[in-house]
Amino acid sequence: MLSKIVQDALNKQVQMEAESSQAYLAMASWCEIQPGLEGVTQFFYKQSDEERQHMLKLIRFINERGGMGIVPPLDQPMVTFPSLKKLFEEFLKHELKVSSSINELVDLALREKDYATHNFLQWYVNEQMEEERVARTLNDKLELIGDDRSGLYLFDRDIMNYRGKEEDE
Ligand code: OFO
Repeated sequence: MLSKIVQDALNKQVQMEAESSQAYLAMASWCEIQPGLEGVTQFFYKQSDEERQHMLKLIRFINERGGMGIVPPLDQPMVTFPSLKKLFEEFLKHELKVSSSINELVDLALREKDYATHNFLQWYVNEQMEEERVARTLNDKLELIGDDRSGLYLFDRDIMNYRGKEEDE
């Protein structure tokens, strides 16, 4: 059975995953109306779907452990971006925020001696490591590319290759 404090913290994470899903959906939609960003568009639509899965996984875990997963209200995310570079910076910033929130949750689970939750959260710890890696790689690549149009063409063409294999699971 979940303690109230762990349940509330897990529900806060539900909200954060839902916000991630919305944020990446907005990024996908913005990219879709820019010329030549088909790959990046697909990347963020997929990213948005995954974040929804992360939210669902949490809700179901909370419910299975005798709590109640709460579907959260959501603020509108950033919907326009001054540049693709800025968009990817936001992506990395967001992932770093999520990672630190997961770390705090892990810490809380330990303090509360909730080992089942601690165990469950390890999946998120690994997932965040992978997502941070992908976000950093993509930011580094964009930095290298600068204003080079052919570089950007290849970036868009190859973006799906930077994703980890767990995306297909
Ligand atoms: Fe939910 O995986 Fe990153 O944010």
